[in-house]
Amino acid sequence: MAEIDAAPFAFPFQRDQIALVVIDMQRDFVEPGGFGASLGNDVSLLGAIVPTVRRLLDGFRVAGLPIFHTRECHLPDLSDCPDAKRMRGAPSLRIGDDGPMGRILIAGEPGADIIPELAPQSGEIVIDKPGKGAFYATDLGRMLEERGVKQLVFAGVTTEVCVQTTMREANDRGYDCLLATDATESYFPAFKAAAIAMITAQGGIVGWAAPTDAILEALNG
Ligand code: C5J
Repeated sequence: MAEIDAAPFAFPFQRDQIALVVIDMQRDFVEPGGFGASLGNDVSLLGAIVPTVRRLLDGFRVAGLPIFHTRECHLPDLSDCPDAKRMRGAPSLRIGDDGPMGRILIAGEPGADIIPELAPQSGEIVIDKPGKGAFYATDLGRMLEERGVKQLVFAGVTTEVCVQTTMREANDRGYDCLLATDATESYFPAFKAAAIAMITAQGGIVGWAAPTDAILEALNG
């Protein structure tokens, strides 16, 4: 069986069962004026991974393997956004408020779009999710099952919030989960490092981690 050179040990790569999940590479997280910035974060850190995420995406495209993109966003009437999420803290703009890229984290607004460099191509699936995890209140699980997917490669933002939450959801559902370490980022570099350490500790208690080059080598090498 093919393997990807990964931590804490080689990932057993099954070409007919693997898919890529790119989490929340949206303008609201990556560009100034969106949700990430409204929480006081320096969004410039996240922009640095865009070329690497693009290489990973292109590798899966060339290999003809399934690709899922997620977007954290809510219905315009906010019926899927609990007050516990919307009212927490003191952001400069709350979910649903008008910002420079339209209403913050609302489906259909420019800010909720995936950044143009990583725009989904025809045949790729886009999952809108109201939570941090991509399985909660979405059809992701059913769509993966329909396609016979059992292994997931993860990229996107932020490592310790939506990426890690989704990896944990996937791990509990029986998927082999591999995080592309240079195709994910956090507003807090220490949190990214901690998330990778937590995922791979204890014999890969949540999953594996590997750089994009190692993943692409197994995919197309
Ligand atoms: C956050 C995400 N950080 N996509 N969302 O609120 O990680």
